[in-house]
Amino acid sequence: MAPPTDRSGPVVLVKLGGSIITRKNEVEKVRPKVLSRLAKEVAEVRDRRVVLVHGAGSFGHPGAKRFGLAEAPRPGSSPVERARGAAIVAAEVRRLHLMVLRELVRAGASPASVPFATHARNRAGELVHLDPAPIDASLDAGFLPVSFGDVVPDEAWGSSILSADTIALALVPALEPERVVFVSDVEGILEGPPTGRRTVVREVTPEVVAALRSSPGRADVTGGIRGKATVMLAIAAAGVDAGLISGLSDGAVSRAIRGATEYGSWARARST
Ligand code: IP8
Repeated sequence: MAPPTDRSGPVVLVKLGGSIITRKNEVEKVRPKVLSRLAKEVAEVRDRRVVLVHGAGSFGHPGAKRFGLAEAPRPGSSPVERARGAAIVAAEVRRLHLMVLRELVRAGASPASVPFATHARNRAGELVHLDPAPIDASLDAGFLPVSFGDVVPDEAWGSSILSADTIALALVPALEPERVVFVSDVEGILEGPPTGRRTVVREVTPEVVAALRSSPGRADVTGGIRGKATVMLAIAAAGVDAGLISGLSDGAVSRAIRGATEYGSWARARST
């Protein structure tokens, strides 16, 4: 039996990106070995309380794009059709979520599913309300809370997309985490010519983010690398370090959870 998690230990918020747990260019496919290893790395952390969120990857983004769920409804379009699209995408994302929960259970953790569709609201695609209470309650009860990018009620559009990156940012004031770790399939934020040698940007600053290109035409409906870097800066502005690391190297995630910052790109806490 694994030793119990320190229930007064600091909280670390981890986002497993859709790019690392799913095959983003295939339809609804997980990366089973990577998911299983990452679940073990998270489950083995005992000196900190992990709050996990995960992206939707190939289970959510293609459908969200197809049904236009990250955009305003087209004039004259039917709310019933949007609801149908939202239901299809929500069901697929839950299929991925169930796989994540099962891997965590298999790895010895006690995950508690926290779907923010019932505790968050958007207006015109922007988050306007998120109640962190279910995360607090499951932490207090000794669980590993797990949420995910989802389709949520939208006061203007009926329903729209809430990214796990936005969930992570919204949870920062309530959880006051020690750090936020975004786990992806890239080494960090890369700079250099798209076709030439690219290097990892060690420190994420507003200037770095301003120079990032958006990725037009990509299946990602929630802003790609530029959106993520912007969220990292916002977390840093709230006084918490935020890192983007690759989950492809063994042990990198558990080391980053414990405070190692030698890999990846980091936005450093600013007390403004
Ligand atoms: O993968 C997007 O969440 P993300 C959620 O964290 C859906 O950006 C349903 C596309």
